[in-house]
Amino acid sequence: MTRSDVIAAIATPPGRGGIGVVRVSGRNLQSLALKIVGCVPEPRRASLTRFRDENGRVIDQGIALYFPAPQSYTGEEVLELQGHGGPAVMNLLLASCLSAGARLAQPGEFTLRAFLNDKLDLAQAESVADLIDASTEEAARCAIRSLQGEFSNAIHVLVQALTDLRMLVEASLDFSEEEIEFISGRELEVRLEHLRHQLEQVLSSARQGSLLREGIWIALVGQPNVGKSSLLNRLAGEEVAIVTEIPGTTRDVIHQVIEIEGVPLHLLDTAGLRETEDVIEKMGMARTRSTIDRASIVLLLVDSRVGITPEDRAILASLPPGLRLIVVHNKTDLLESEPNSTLSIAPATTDIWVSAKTGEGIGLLQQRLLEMIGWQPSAGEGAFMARQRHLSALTAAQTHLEAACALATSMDQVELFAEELRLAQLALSSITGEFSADDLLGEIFSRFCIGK
Ligand SMILES: Nc1nc2c(ncn2[C@@H]2O[C@H](COP(=O)(O)OP(=O)(O)OP(=O)(O)O)[C@@H](O)[C@H]2O)c(=O)[nH]1
Ligand SMILES: [Mg+2]
Repeated sequence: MTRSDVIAAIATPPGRGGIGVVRVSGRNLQSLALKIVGCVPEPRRASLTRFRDENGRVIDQGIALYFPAPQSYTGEEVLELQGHGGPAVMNLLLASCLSAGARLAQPGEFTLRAFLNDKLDLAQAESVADLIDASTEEAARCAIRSLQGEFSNAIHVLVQALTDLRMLVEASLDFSEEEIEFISGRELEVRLEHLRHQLEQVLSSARQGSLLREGIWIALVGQPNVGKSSLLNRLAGEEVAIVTEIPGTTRDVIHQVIEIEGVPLHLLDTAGLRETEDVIEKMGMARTRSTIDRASIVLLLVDSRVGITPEDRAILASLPPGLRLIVVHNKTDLLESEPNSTLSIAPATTDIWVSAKTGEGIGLLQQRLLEMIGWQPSAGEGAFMARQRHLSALTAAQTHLEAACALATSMDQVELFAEELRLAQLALSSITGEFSADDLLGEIFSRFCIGK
């Protein structure tokens, strides 16, 4: 990745729209601007101009915006050409930029340059992509908070506290002969405890943000005809899957994303599991099995009128260990008496009685799901839009801090103690990108859309 050349891309989505934008960034954009718009537009002022191709033919007319370095998105000179948003116009405009000396930008390259030019740190750069990708309003709000630096600030506070502590501990190491106490045992304890508490809070907010970003995968599993597809439709609020009274209706796995309190839930409706000779149904059941592997929660549906049968137990026994499970007793509208809530398939399972037909019990099921994934209703406001990379770094920092705390009780291994603090700090700094390998940058920015 070179930093000095001029890059260009269509920044608006493909297809037709009122306005389309071609964005150009790099050094010495004046000559490119002269070729395309015939002048260097006044900085940061909207100029109505004509856009021309390499032969001087008019392609479109629109607004040109010129941002001199370093006050631009990338920190370089940036030219934004806003034309009519049709694919042909946009392609001609982009081609004109390319023939005037730009090259096509790679995905995320504008934001990569912004990062390299210290316009934003790595966590903020990632939140740009998260904001664009946000599928719920809560996720978008969470991403904008990270983009504005709330997550990075929380990390900086932790890093600063660790740095201060390390300075004192390392001074004690350097002057160990001289009987000077740089930090008392009591103060050390207080500071460590405070750090632990702060880190725990950041981790908890990051976990909430991660739920908003990633959502959770939930498989609906059970015997044929128990109402899996009906429950999917009820939760989705629309007729996504075919429902009939014929057992074996669903064959392919149906994926539908729903949102509860802003948390995206990926529901997977599957083919009912039973002994069968039907070749297509067998294939559907094989898909059910591989779908279960993708899910972290299984809703095992049973018919509440029949209760739990040996077939249901066989399905339960075939589920991979470690999966979180809710047993959903469906069709309560057909029950003649109150459901027998002492019936349970296994100790400590969560059982819920619902009617996919009338909607009874569905609110409770939604609440149980949110509790199971650890969603805290009021947490959305303070959540940080965290990725797996951030959670891993925070957890690593926590492990090193715990190790440091364990060593702090005797302090006869001060070097090891200091090293654990250093490693905790390193893990935290990787979040904001103070020490990032090129391959990590490549991995992060290649997932962006082109033009951002
Ligand atoms: N009364 C009543 N009927 C229901 C309820 N849920 C599902 N049904 C009916 O049960 C039958 C089977 O429903 P489906 O949702 O297709 O069942 P499924 O588990 O997806 O079945 P397969 O796709 O064959 O595995 C249909 O006739 C539904 O209308 C419910 O809560 N109450
Ligand atoms: Mg079905």
